[in-house]
Amino acid sequence: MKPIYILNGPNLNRLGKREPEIYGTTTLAEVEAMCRDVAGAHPVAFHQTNSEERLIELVHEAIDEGAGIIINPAAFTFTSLALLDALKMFPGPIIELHISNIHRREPIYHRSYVSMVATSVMAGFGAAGYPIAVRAMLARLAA
Ligand code: DHK
Repeated sequence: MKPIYILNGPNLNRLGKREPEIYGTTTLAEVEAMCRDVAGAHPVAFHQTNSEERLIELVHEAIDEGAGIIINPAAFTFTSLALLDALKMFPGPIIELHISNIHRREPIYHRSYVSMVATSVMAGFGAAGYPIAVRAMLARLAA
């Protein structure tokens, strides 16, 4: 069974401590545990990187080995054409996820390159958005 890739971009390694008024107090390790719990027997490849190159390499890995991608690209959402181009090569479902509601924030967070290729987009559910996205991905893969 091919894994679901859950990819996290820059600064999300600081989740739980980083701007808790926006991103909450749940840590990324707790988010990973919630995702694996919901995924059950379905394998999960969970990664975080502050490097654009590494994030693109993880998308390339998912192209060859993954069933679906759940991605919180963080700031690369609004800056990286390279990430968009990488995601365009992915044959399976892509869920773009943001912890905060980016559309209610400053204009710099309104135009997502990733939304141009994502199957689905979710924002503003907090850390709880991750297990919701996993359930949605499992349902999509089962369909
Ligand atoms: C996370 C970030 O790091 C920001 O750059 C985005 C996103 C929002 C989030 O809500 O998960 O704007």
